Amino acid sequence: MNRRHQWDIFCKVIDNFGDIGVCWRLSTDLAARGEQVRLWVDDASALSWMAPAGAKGVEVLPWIQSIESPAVSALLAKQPSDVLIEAFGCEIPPEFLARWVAQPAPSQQARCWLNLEYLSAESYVERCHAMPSLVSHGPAAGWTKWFFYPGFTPQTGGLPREPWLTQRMTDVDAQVEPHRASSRLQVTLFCYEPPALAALLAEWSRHGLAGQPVELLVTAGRSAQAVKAVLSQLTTNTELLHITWLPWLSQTEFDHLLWGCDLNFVRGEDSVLRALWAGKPFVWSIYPQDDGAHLPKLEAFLQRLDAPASLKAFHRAWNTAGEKRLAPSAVDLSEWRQHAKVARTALLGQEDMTSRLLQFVAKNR
Ligand code: TRH
Repeated sequence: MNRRHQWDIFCKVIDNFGDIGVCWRLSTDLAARGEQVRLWVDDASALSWMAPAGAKGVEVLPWIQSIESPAVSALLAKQPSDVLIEAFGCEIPPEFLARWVAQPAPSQQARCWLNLEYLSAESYVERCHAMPSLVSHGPAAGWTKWFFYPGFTPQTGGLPREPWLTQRMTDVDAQVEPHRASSRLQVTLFCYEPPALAALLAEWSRHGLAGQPVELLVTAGRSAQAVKAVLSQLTTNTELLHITWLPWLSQTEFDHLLWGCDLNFVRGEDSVLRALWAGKPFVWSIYPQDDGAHLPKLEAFLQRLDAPASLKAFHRAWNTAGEKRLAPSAVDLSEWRQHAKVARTALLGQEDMTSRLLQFVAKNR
């Protein structure tokens, strides 16, 4: 696209922080590339700590209750929308669609409507990415909606990664590295309630990790509650396992945390990618689904990343409901370190998601 366009991104927060986390990153990335973004969200509360400073070019708006409200009407009249994104299948209010199709524009081709899907490394993603769907009912009947799938190959929508990311990592690294005094291994913990958490903490409290003491940096919320529940049953040796409770961090601080640690336990789609870009060993707590659909998704991810056997085994144990044991030697930091670097380098060679999205919109509008 050559000129600045107005994007309207719609996000419904189902639970946790992935929905708004992904939408916020996309919004800010688009805005940093010169686009104008309105982010409509039904629960923006997490943005107060995730993005306390907001971002230039991104306007956060409450989910539209009534398109007829004078404020909303004035907003849309002043700045009509070029691109609509419904994140993760959330349905755009019909009143908004009615307004969108009626807005003055040369033709249907002048606008683009996309459904941004969840991230997966499974093979269906290549098949389904960029599929059109003819809308059969509602105010936008007869229009086309496109399915945009993020993914790990050139045949998909790619992975979110800002153009400045690698340079910023180098800059931050140069500032932080000379000041790092701790002899402990620094480990981030961002998780749900992994059944093997107690076994892991007991192991580190007895032996440390790879013979070194551990500084466990526990993120706020569910992770902290999970660790507190374990600690109520376990007395730890604080020489070998020292715990630091983190406050809620902004996304930027969260990313810096991952860049600076020796091992990152992450959860959900956004943090796993950030851990991947950090180039440090990581373990993913995949978002569990009742029908078990997360397990093939996890396998596809490990396969795609060509994970070593020890990392695959750890992931399977960490993500298995009821799995309370972990082999004492389960974490092979030196092997995982090497793998993390190789996996990151391979994916950095591909074009990022926002670039592919911009090209897609330019072609399909
Ligand atoms: O919070 P999540 O578990 O979100 C999940 C997943 O995205 C899952 O796939 C989705 O289906 C489900 O929600 C509904 O994990 P995720 O995706 O890693 O998102 C966490 C976000 O929170 C991420 O943007 C990083 C951010 N974060 C901070 O900015 N500061 C913090 O202190 C912490 C702990 C997280």
